[in-house]
Amino acid sequence: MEKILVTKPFLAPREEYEAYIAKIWDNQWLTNMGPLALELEEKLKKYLDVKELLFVSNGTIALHMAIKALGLKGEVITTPFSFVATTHSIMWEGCTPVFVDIERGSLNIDPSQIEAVITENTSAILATHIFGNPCDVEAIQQIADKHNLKVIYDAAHAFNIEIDGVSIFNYGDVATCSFHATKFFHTGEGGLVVANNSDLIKKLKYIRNHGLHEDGGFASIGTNAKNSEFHAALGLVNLNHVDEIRKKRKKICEIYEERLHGNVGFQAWQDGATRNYCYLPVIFESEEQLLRVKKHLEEHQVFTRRYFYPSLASSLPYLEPVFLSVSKGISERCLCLPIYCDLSPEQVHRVCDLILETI
Ligand code: T4K
Repeated sequence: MEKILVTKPFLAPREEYEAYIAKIWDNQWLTNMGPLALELEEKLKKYLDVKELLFVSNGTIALHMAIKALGLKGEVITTPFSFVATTHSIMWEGCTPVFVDIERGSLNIDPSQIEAVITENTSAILATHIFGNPCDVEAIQQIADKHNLKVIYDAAHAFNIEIDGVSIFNYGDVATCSFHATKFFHTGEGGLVVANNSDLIKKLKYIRNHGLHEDGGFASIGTNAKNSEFHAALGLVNLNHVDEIRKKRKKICEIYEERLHGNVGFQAWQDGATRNYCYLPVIFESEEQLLRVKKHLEEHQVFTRRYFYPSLASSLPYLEPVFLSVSKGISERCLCLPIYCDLSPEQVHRVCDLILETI
């Protein structure tokens, strides 16, 4: 029986990548913001319609850089329903994560609960556009403005998402993205930092390259968050295919939604926002039902993932657990189904049949 995994990276025809590899050999330049990395940045700016961005080595370091560049201290309000990198980046930078529960429909941080946890030590809100679904950016910005807080969006899943025609990366003081192999648009390993403020982008640039200033001195403490020409080449190739990737994923998603409608819950998408169909999360009636379905699928060589279980608010052994009922319940009942470009309609129907016969 053919194995169906939760995802598979998109791989363009090999010759397309090899043409870029030939350029790397000609250039004899492998890293440190070489010509392909710069070309990728320019193309991404145009494609995403953002003013300034930086290509970096992964989505986690992108978050670290954002926190460092904004000089955050004390408490950072965040979501318990995300990949652990969101919380870890806050802690790695010496701040304290303060969890706020999520909305039952969007699965994003619930803005109506943010003000209740703001203290004199709060410096920022770090929210995730989970599975690419935009947070309520207007409400979050209003709260941030009122309390003088910075806003960072972990947009790891939100490549190419727009709200009413505006790129999701244009919201917040800084937005980050992951270009990991499992993402909608990938460079194998990689990430993105976006900021509209030119001083902030300068700071981020220094941080990306050991704090080195262009005059030869040091501007700040820095790290190595640069990415290589090989990763940039993968990005340049993949960028030519993103529209086709989105179309293929959309078709898969439509089959799932049609077949499973009324049997499982789906994420409520933000009004006016586009989708990239990066993940296919479904919500079961109970954890017991989810576990039965997951087991049945595995017995038939179909592998799903419990993104994101357990809730970060109560599962990290080095943090005092906080009980947040919606995120706890969603974490227990949310399962991500297989979705990737070359998943055939027959395979999607097979997954749906297996789910429906279990529930
Ligand atoms: N913020 C959020 C909200 C995030 O979701 C993430 C990352 C980050 C920040 C941090 O960004 P990065 O620093 O990672 O750029 C994955 C990824 O490693 C991670 O990037 C991602 N989020 C997280 C949600 O999931 P796993 O544990 O699911 O990966 P793995 O190796 O189990 O792969 C999943 C499936 O993909 C497998 O069934 C097989 C398939 N696969 C995977 C790889 C790597 C392939 O077929 N080929 C491959 O090369 O972590």
